[in-house]
Amino acid sequence: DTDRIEQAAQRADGAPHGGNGPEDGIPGKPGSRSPSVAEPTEPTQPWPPKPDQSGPATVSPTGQETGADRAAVAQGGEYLTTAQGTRLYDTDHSLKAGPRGPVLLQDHHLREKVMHFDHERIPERVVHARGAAAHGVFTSYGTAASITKAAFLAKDVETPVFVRFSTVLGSRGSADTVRDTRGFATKFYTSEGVFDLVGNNIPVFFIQDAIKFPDVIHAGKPHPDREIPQAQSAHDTFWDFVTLHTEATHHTLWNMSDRGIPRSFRTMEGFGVHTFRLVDAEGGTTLVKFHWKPKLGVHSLVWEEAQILSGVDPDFHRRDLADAIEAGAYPEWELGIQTFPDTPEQTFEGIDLLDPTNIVPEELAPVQPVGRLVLDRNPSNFFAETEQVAFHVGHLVPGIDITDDPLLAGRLFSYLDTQITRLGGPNFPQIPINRPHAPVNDMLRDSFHQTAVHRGVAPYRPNSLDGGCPFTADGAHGAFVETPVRVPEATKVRAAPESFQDHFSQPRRFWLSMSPVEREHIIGAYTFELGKCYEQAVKERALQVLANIDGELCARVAEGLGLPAPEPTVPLADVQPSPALSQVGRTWPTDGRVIGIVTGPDGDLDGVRAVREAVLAGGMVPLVVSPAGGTLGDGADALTVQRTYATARSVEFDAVLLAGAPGVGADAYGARDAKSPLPSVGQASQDPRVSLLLSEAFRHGKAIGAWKGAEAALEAAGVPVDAPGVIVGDSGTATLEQVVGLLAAHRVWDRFPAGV
Ligand code: HDE
Repeated sequence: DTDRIEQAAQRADGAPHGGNGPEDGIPGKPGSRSPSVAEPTEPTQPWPPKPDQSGPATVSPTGQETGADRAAVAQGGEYLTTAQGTRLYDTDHSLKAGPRGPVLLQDHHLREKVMHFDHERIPERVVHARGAAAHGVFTSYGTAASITKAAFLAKDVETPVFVRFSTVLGSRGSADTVRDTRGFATKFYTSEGVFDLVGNNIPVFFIQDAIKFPDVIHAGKPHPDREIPQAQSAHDTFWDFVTLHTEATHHTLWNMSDRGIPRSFRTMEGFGVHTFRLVDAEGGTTLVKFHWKPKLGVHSLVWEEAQILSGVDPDFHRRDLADAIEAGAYPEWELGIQTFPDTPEQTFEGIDLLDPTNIVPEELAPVQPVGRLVLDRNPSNFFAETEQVAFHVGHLVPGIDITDDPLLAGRLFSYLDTQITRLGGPNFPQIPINRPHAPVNDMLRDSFHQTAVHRGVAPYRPNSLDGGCPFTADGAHGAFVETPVRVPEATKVRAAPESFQDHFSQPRRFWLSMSPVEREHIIGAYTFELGKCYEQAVKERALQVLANIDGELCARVAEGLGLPAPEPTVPLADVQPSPALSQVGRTWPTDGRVIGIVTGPDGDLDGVRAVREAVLAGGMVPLVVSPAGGTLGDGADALTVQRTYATARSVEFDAVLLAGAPGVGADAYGARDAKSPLPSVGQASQDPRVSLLLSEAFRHGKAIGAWKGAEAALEAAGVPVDAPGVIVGDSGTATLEQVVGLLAAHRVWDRFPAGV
């Protein structure tokens, strides 16, 4: 092909080429370029940056670096480049034919930059779209080693983990504190491969068979016509579904309880939900249910706090998790198991272990601790880690196996399937956050986003070309071997077993296990959610479901809805309460709890300083609130203000302390700041935002303390100084001590009305 050789030779000579000349119209023909078209052949001078575009200095005036961790900065290198590594001289101006002329198609940098941006988003998860995650370590106690051969559950083994918490119904940008179930998914990077425990903060599920999952989610998601409401269950389609499928009653009751609005991811329990099967080295099997128990105890928001937070700080849970880790208040859980003999019936004390709408009360089968989880590192990049992590209930390791729970079976199919779409092909296990820490030696090849450069010629086995490798292992050499469970002889049917038909006795047990104040919250939740429904038939059906749980519950909700309370259609179950289900009546460590210390312009700064130090020494987080930002006091003792009257809101604090202001009285928190947007309540001189903060903290059952002279501010806010959980002390630290004592019970429960 002499033509091609000739062209190549001319190119090597540096002769012009590549024009599309009007003379002969032959692309690429040398000499065909029109001399009349003046295209730039040399790079032009870059435009100098506009004055307002030159960024802030990245070096301090002393010429030192900013101190940012070099490995953590967005771009480590000195020069900005294209994706191909070519240095750029300007990234702010498109290439144009003259400053006011049209943009040129040949501007590859423009195309590359905008093209990449155009494709930055991937589909959000179809459920559990909104989430936050953290890295940590799981340390095994070895207490489960007698019933499972899983290497990571042997004594003292440390396994890196990545945990993602989520809400179920809302979109990626929805609020954190909505009433919903929370996901609690843990990826253990074990020496034998990845094990994922993909659980929730509620131990039961809405449905018993995965084939209904699209239905329950369609019902829970926003209505398809108007796409509202976002991240809520308070709407007709949700209640239509859960009242027509009464197997959803138990999960719905948990959702309407305080479990549906956790205070923090740090104060949530987690549950594997399904019954799993542990396998020991000899092949012996035990049925188990997995539990995560938070060190800080189970603790929830009250509904009004959750609603305020949805507006004031929609990222409340995400922020709380990241802040706690950054502050060194590492969230901790114990992993525990309930164990049951692996009998052919797969029941325990009459409870069907394959029905995921059932719990086994802890009083019947205690939760036995098997290890400790500590989350100690925030993700470096939300997208790369939190968004791209792919959990799967089928990611099992030798020693942990599945059971025939029909819900679990559907999940085994679904997760892999959805991830192919969400992560754009089947190679997502190669994404760094998903990579096992055990060696991978698979024969999976090619496809989208293949980043491995596989060698050899024989990705099949057996082969004689790649040295016969890889070989398969047997159980003795670490292979995952399915437990040889006997499947009873049966006829194919689309049906559920008879034992799946009792939909009300477990909900009744939950209701009877609640303390009076928790029952009030449940009544309030049903009354609110059903009150938001438009369809009369849905409300009536919901009341029928409640009547089958408990007459009092039904009557109170019916009263709130202004409807008659129906009679039960089934005999009310004779069940014993399970005290372990209640969140009230115990005390917990107060580590990492947030104490607001509110002061006015003339507050007792020495007292504030002492309280702040005592809060820190107690492993809690002090936040100083003052009329304006900056510092309080002078010199080395100056106190940094973390929140101002404008930015503080009661919902952020677990307890509130009012700094003493001897001799100043109610004016201590006076409206000196004329910018306050709220009209005063109570005594006119008090800043209304302080009054709001105090009255909310009081209403939400939080411990409140005030010292020397600050009690006038309580009165001005309508907070009775002799009410339960309101402490008036001589000094800041003495007041704090009593407040922390109250905090251990999470809230001052006596302050809530308790009618049931
Ligand atoms: Fe999920 N679930 N699920 N689920 N699930 C997903 O997988 C599904 C169920 C849970 O932080 C999806 O990668 C079916 C129970 C968590 O990335 C999807 C059924 C429990 C997460 C899926 C269930 C869960 C998911 C969506 C009924 C508690 C978030 C995105 C059979 C034990 C994981 C994805 C994360 C996510 C399917 C029921 C927990 C669609 C079919 C029960 C924590 O595959």
